[in-house]
Amino acid sequence: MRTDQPQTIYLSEYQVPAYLVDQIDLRFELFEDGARVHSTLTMRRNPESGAPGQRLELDGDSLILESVALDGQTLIPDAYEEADGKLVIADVPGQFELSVVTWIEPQNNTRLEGLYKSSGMFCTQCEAEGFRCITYYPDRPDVMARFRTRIEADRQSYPVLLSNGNPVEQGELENGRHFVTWEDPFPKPAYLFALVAGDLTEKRDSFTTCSGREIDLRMYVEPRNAEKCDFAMDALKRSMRWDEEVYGREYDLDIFMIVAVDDFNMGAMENKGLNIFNSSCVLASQDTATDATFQRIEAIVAHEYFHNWSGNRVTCRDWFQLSLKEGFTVFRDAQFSADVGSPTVKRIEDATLLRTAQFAEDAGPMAHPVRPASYMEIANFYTLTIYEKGEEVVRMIHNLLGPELFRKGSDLYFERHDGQAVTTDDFVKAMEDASGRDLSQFRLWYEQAGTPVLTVEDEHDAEQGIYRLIIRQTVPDTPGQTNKKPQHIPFAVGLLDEHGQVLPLALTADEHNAPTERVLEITGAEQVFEFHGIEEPPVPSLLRDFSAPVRVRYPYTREQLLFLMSHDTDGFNRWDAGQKLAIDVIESLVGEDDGKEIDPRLVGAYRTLLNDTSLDQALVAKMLQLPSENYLVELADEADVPSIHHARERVLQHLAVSLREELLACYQRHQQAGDYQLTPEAIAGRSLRNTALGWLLHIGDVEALALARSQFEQADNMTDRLGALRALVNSGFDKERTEALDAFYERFQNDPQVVEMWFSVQAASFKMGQLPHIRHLLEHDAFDWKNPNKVRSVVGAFAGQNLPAFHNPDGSGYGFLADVVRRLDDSNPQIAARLVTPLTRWKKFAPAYGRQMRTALESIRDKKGLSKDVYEVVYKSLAD
Ligand code: B3K
Ligand code: ZN
Repeated sequence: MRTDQPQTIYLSEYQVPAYLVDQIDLRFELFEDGARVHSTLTMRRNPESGAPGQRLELDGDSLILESVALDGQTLIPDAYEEADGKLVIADVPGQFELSVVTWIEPQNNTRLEGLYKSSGMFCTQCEAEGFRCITYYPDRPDVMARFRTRIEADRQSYPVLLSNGNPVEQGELENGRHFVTWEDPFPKPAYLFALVAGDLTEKRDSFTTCSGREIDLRMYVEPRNAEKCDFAMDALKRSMRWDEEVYGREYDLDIFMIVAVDDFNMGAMENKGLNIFNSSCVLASQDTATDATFQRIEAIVAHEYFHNWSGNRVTCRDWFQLSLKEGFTVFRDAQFSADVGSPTVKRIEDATLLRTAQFAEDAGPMAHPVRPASYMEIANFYTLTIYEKGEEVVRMIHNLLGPELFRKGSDLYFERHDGQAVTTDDFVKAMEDASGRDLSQFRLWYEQAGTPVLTVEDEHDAEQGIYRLIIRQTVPDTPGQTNKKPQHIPFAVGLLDEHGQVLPLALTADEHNAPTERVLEITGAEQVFEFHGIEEPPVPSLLRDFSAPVRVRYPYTREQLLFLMSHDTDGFNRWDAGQKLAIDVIESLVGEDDGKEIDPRLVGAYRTLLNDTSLDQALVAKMLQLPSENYLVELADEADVPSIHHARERVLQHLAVSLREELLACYQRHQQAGDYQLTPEAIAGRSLRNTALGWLLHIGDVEALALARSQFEQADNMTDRLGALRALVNSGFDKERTEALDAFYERFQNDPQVVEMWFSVQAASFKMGQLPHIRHLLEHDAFDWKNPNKVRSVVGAFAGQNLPAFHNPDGSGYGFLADVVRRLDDSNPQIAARLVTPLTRWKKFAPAYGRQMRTALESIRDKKGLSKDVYEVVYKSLAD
């Protein structure tokens, strides 16, 4: 247990920095046993600071301080104080130059924050507070400086030396060493600093911007990955063009670089001009990456590139404003993905993530507003709420303003705040000023945590031809927040008549040519909307295209859901009706004995989906996916995972048995001839085939077994090969499963990204991923505790996706996860804190489970020297 409670930081206590940095000159001497960092800061007192005195405080973490000099004069140790992560100089002038020399040990840095080594190369991760692990500095985003960085290292081991901006000088040094100096003309916060040194292969391309400037594009990867760069490079060029066309944003430096590293705590990082990527989020080839991986890479490359404006040119004033850059940039990358792929499928995927995982976060002990009011460890706040709910908030502004005014608002935002560190409120203000709309109530989306609930009732007045929607809004209590105010919710609706035609939505008796879809603006606790000229009771299509991140309660009958499934003109709601129907059927079986009949209408609906080839196959591919166990848990009050799993399995098996012929026909129909393509149609075809195969193997179909084996052996792409492997792993064919797993490993053992897939296919499978096998995987040669991807692919997949195995009634899954967290807490607290997440949800589960989950949390809490990261998550979970 920690004896001291980590400090809580409050937004309300924000103060402007007392000193500013105009320029920082860095010199890195990189060696095998450590690195020496020389830093010279040109500083001056901030005229806007009211802080009294001449006291300078700089942040530092895990640094060995070698010397401090003020205006060229070395300070004696009495002239400064080094304590509690700060370097304090009591008395500095209004303007001065401060030189600091520190010694750090990148080779021993397992936290992967600051400067560290991965596969023999040096690299950095500074967001949010990693720069202080490199040198003493005012490590806060509202201190923006121009960086000049000289890197010195052994030429043979580290021929490539990179940092932000443009290279301005290079040369030879003694003892086989060399140096390169980089200069970044754009002032930036320290979290955007990056350095890379290694023996890397360079891939070059170029991009001509809208104003005719030629940008040098480069990717740096380990030589063995040279063939896995093309897709990301192409995605980068498409992102650059898209941002010019859709947002009018042109790239600003002469060079843009992407580096792939194997050991990385998250997906990627938008360092100015030098984006660093987790290898798994950038390297891809047809043989080694699935369709989902290609799409993820495309989205992340775009996301990091888009940050150049939404994040770098205009950055955050403080870390409470994180969603300013993340929510907006996720919205931008989602628009990009929708434009280049299937918009409905993209929306379905995003809403699924939000409803499954963000709603759970918002209902749990770590719930926080999109703009949090406090935190202990900022690394814990890179959450689904900041990113995904933050995206939804920007999307709602987009929908309220319409695309033209939104663009006007974003132009104003970039123009007004270029080169500044600002707040979410500044963003909303720019949107208001450009559109003339009042968004004051809308701002509650940033301030109030919790998922609003809309309860919808309807009535039809046949005599007057009026249909009414009565909508009530509540925002649930969350830790530290009660009695919330009603929010401003754009609620898109349509009404369908008995033939499936969308009806005009006239708000008055004499309104003509009324639109067939309206975005109702919900602002009160209760509101009634009337639609005129509705002669028969319609079927409402509510929250079309998932127009707001809310829960909607409306008592749909199964008949209505079946009707919407085949008639709704809104693709999202068509899919959602199918999900609701499947959920209703599964929920009605939970805890019942196996004799209970499964509603035959569900089979009928799925049969129609499989047979009607005129339907959009991308949508059908999504509609065929049953709601996940995670989502069913999220919807339950006191989840009993084994019962939920059993009920879902029954439905899956029943569908597969009943629809065997249709599934086989679907499989055959989607055999793909010709070249592998990444079009929405081709992706949908592979998804349908692999779903059909998976279902058939699930019921032990021998004909399908033969198909799976030949697909596994002959596939010319990873989607199909992995699809066949997954189907085999989840089947009862033990011998074939083992053969396939062995063959797969044999073939791809030298490719870390594919080995990660191999781990997670097993760890996420209920058939295979029971705890003894999970422990076995942790002993595997390819497993590495220091590599976050490996930990995620085994432990993360087990605890996050393999619910019935993790929630073993004997509590062994929880004890195992607690052991893993305690182990990782010392080496990589950020990853350890992430892994705790499934345990934080203990309240969601039936008491027999919840109690044991709490016990596991307590065993983590009691660890000696617990990190601040894990402490915050565990402490808040137990307090709830
Ligand atoms: N900004 C980074 C995330 C940094 C996480 C630091 N713990 C990646 C991104 O959102 O683009
Ligand atoms: Zn981001």
